[in-house]
Amino acid sequence: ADAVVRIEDGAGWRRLTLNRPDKLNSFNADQHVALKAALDAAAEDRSVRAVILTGAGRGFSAGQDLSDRNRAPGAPPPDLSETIERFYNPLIRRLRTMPVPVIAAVNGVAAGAGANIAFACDLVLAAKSARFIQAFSKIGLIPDSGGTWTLPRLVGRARAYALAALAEPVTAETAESWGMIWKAVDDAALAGEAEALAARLAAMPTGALVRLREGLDLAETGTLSAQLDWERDAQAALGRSDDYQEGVAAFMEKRPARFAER
Ligand code: T3D
Repeated sequence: ADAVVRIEDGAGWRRLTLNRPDKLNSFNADQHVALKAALDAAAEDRSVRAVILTGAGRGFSAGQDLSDRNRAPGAPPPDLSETIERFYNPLIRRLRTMPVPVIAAVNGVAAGAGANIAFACDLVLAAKSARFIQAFSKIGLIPDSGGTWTLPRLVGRARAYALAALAEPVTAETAESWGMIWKAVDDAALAGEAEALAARLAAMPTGALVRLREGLDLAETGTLSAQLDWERDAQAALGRSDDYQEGVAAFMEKRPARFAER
């Protein structure tokens, strides 16, 4: 129960809970190592068909643990590229290449890298009391963990600049109305809604869900023509899958499909 990242399994899904509630689940090296190991294990385990990432206590994550950053006057400055290269960038790449969909269940404040880690997930549900804060500018930094890439794509450049420059908190309901997240839900319903969504995704054809993420990411940098070629190739590969055969058979036989590939 004291693990820095708690791991629980449901039917077809796994929940990873950041568990340093006294520090609003801000990231120190231990929490980074534990989360990366848990994501790697979930990626390896074929019984896991969807992952939920959430936080214990009243926060989702407050980003970097700043107590690791408070130095004595005159002490040499930290090299922030080390933590980013060692932890944050691999974490974002890991989330974005998971072989299953990842849901962020944002239970409370998501600040700094904590917000951008949530936005790197495939689907974001947030408790109505949760807030997203690009807190970086308050301490003299810029959004990292993909924030400079993700934010303008989610909300457009005008809002991205203002949110990051002003470190303006965004409520879950505003985040939903701006298209930053999938849904804001009542606080008491968040865990259940996340589980229901995970169960729903777990019953879906995982390969198609993962390729969908790849295609949307690719579309951010490509041309329509290149994307049409990619869709042809992706569809060709999916068309050879057992899940496609099962999906079509289930449709023709008017029964629910039983997808099993991963
Ligand atoms: O350094 C690198 O490697 C580069 C990478 C950077 C990535 C980043 O994420 S930089 C941004 C870091 N995060 C922040 O700047 C956010 C700092 N936190 C806050 O602004 C506020 O705590 C919140 C807006 C998130 C929540 O405010 P509130 O009023 O609800 O809670 P609080 O009272 O501020 O926090 C509760 C406790 O958590 C408190 O401890 P205490 O006083 O009860 O012992 C607070 O110090 C602690 N806490 C919150 N955030 C952090 C933290 N402790 C360490 N690091 C934190 N980031």
